[in-house]
Amino acid sequence: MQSEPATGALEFPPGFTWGAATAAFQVEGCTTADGRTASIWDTFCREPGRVLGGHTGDPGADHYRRVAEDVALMRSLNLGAYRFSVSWPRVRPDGGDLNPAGIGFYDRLVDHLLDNGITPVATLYHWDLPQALEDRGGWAHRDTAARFAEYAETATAVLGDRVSMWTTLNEPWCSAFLGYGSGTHAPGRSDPSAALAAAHHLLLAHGLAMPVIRANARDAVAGITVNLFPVLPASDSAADADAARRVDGLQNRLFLDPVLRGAYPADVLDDVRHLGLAGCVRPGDEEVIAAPVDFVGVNFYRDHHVAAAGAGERAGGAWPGSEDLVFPPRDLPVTALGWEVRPEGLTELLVGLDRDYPGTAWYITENGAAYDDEPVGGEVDDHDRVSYLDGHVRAAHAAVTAGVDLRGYFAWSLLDNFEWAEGYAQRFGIVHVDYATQVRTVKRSGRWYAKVAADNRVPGGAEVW
Ligand code: PNW
Repeated sequence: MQSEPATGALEFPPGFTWGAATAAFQVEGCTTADGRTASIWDTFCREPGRVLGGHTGDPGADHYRRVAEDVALMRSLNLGAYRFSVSWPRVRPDGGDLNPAGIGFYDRLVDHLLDNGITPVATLYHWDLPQALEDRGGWAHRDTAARFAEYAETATAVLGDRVSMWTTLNEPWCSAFLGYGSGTHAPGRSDPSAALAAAHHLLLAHGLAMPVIRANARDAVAGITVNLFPVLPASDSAADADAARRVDGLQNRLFLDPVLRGAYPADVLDDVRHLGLAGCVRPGDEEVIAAPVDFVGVNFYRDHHVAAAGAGERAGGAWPGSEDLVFPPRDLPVTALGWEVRPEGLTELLVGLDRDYPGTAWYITENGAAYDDEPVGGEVDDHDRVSYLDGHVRAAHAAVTAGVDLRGYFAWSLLDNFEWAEGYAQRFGIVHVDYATQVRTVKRSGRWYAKVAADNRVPGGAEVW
């Protein structure tokens, strides 16, 4: 990979938002403090073999205790916005009543952010379902959507006067299909019917929460964050084209169409009819899910290169009803997770979204990469991450130039953190965290990003930053 940005400087439109993102379970640590109860991830971490190294939500980046220091760090990086998630089991332990100490943490975080001129961007659900609700069926159970609306009421009643940008869910595809389909994420279930039921109940939860947010956060904008992939067939064969259609359907359209067009995509409903999705969808549900959103957040890491599987090959349960898929590798650079790097995919995705869902405002709510970086002499020279971020920010700029209404970009992640099933083995931060001491070291990518955020412009290759 190139190690430095190689092309000229690019200016972004005035008012473009530059932020960084985290999620509660990944950074906070302190998983039993102040009345917090277990989430499905606390349980999952304790099941042998689920999370690499047997790692858990502790210590995280100890953000729960270091919030003032971390907000000062954000300010030093010139961030205009900070995307964080609110922890349901802190705010309503076991999914039950309000816990003032739990919501108090977010109250202080928001005040610190505002004092430092940083816009708080809150996500209500970044995967930490209270275990007590999973015990009653979790997202496969319709009632969980109603419990989510109650939790949204609690969170927005306290924070809605100061948080001006809300998203309901982070990546419902992961919650539903990795959580209940492939079983690689909490709660670790492998049941394609439950996975599709979970997808519907997550979308219903989103739709039920939207009017709650509107009522309690009157001046705020509100939407949803989804993880989208441009899908490329591996060949022009009819079988590969159909594999690509099915992946695009389950990954992208299953979540976007009901929110932005008011109905599930007919071809996907047909594909999964034998798994009972249609049976979960009651009259009126699609109207609830289609509550108008002010924006859609897109998390982008890579594209999908898809082929129909040969005999004996299977993609696993992350594609319910479409297990006969493979993702053939290409000759591309990869991150430490083996994820292929092709920034043009981001431009293709955004231009395609603008064509298929015209009139929508978009944010990139996550983009980033894992690389193996360790401090050497007090410096982290993560040239690969600078190159990844530079390439993707340039790809975002190309979409803006093509007329896409893209309003902002959030780097994933502010801090190295608990990377789900990978534990602490994978580092996504623009700031390095030494987990033993919790010392933060701004990486080279963090310095680069601070320059981008300050100037609203990507520096050219010859510039020093
Ligand atoms: C997203 N996949 O997760 C999440 O929103 C973050 O919490 C996470 O740390 C980040 O991306 C990096 O992984 C994903 O398997 C996890 O396709 C897995 C997948 C996609 C997104």
